[in-house]
Amino acid sequence: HFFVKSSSAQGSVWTSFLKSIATFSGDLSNLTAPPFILSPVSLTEFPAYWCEHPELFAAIVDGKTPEERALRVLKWFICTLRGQYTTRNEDMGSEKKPLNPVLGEVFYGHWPDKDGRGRTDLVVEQVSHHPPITAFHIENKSKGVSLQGHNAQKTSFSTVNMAPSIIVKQIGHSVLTIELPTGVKEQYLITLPKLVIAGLVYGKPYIELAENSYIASSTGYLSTIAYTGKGWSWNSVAHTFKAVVTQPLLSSSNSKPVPLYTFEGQWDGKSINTANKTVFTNTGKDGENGHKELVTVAPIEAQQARFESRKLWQVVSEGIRTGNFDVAAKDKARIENEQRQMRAAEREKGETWQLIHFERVESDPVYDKLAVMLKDTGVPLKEDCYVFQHNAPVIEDKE
Ligand code: HCR
Repeated sequence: HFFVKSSSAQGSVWTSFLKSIATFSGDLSNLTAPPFILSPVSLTEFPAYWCEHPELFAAIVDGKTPEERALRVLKWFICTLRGQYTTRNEDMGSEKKPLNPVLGEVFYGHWPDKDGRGRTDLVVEQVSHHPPITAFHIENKSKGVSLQGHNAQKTSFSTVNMAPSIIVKQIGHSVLTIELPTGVKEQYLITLPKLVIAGLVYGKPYIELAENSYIASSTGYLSTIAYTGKGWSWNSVAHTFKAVVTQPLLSSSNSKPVPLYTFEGQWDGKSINTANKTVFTNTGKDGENGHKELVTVAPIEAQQARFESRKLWQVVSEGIRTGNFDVAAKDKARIENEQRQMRAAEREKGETWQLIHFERVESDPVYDKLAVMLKDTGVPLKEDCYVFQHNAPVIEDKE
């Protein structure tokens, strides 16, 4: 049973939406949601969250030792979480349903060079529509740091702490590569946490992270991040985590990994090094990592690619932003019809859609090597991957 705390017409629309989620299996992107829960932003824009602290991304390579670099990777990762999982609540009042990208939709952006950190470029492409899969590549060439990944979601419905909730298992992973000034390369396999979309009964969905995610380094360091959030058994504080960094295992020994560092706190606020109580990350509003830098994107008039995200969804987004939902629905239907026609035409000619920036491969040697470090965790030892192949057009910075 759902009890939405509102007697308005909006409340009953929401209740029937929740009922349809409860009986739905498969991918949520196909489900028609009430207008007030729609976001004007496409999922292809989400990979930008990985780099809203471009200075931390660039600084990874400046760590003097493998241990220092592993800690810098963990710090950068924790600092991305507030953007990834709370932005919609902060900007729009609640979690929202993003626009479901079309096959071949692209999103390009960059973070300009500032204070010697170098320029970072972002290329995103929707590499599958059914199921929706988004691939991305983020690279700071001058520093030799890049992140390559893909993301899909598997959703189900469940009762968590007596509240109806949507459980989102993230499929996919990212690989961070750094090339040291000596030419030596280090790689870090980053797995993605499980999401619980809570707050549904109040019509104010928000994300809690659950279970564990991992960062496994080719240098042998392993970070295990355990997420506990509001309502998790004893816990009444939202968005809490505990990260343990263990030292590399000697291949000859059967011993258990030795913990070197433990960090605890809130991923959308402050976390501390438990041993000496010093601040590790502070993404809170007044914290040293509180400031996020949004990605720079070319103005819509200058967008050249056929399905460049903001240009493609311009009318729909504008309709959602201004409350003209009929206009939004009409243009969304036009886009979807066009896509159906394109797929039908391809079938007729025996052709398939050609991706621009990525190629699907059945395995990636880096993933295969590093996933072994996670063999007892439930992380799959083999995954399909997307290899990045072509850069996007470069948008020059105006000085
Ligand atoms: C689950 C979600 C779509 C996917 C979004 C992902 C997992 C995408 C990759 C990013 O790196 C991180 C990320 C953050 C978002 O929190 C997550 C979205 C939250 C809601 C949305 C559902 C498909 C929409 C559900 C509709 C609800 C709000 C009723």
